[in-house]
Amino acid sequence: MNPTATPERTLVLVKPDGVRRGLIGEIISRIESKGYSIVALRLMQADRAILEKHYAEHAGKSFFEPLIEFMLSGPIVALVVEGNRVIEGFRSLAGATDPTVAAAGTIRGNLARDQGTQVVQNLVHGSDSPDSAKREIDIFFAGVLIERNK
Ligand code: DAT
Ligand code: MG
Repeated sequence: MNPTATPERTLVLVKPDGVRRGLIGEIISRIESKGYSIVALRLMQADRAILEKHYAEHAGKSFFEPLIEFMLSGPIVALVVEGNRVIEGFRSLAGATDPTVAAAGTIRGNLARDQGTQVVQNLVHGSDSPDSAKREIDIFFAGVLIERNK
């Protein structure tokens, strides 16, 4: 273990369902309570271009258009979160994609449920790999963040 190693960064989004339900504070609190640092934060209305770029890996899937429409349905909060192994750690805090089966104790497991919609509404996004994190941080924070740890 090298204590001087640069901590990892991940992109977290509080999706429109999280903002609508007043869960920004609860979600940020869980991230901070775990011990991760928030190094950038932005409340914004995303546009289609940014979302199609962010979710490019899902283009062509049946839930792609519903996913884009859902993410356009209200403001989101984008955060860059930092800490050792934060990519894996935040995905663990978030829980499984499907909130019905997400473990109790996780953000999705405790706070989300099946809404009967075409796209799963599950409150948060977290990058799934270092490459995704770099790509996604560049999309939401282009020119805002210092280059460190990219
Ligand atoms: P995650 O957000 O857990 O990384 P993902 O990247 O596979 O999941 O999918 C992005 C979002 O799309 C996900 O948070 C919810 C929605 N989604 C994924 N798979 C779906 C499916 N089979 N049906 C409906 N919505 C889905
Ligand atoms: Mg994903």
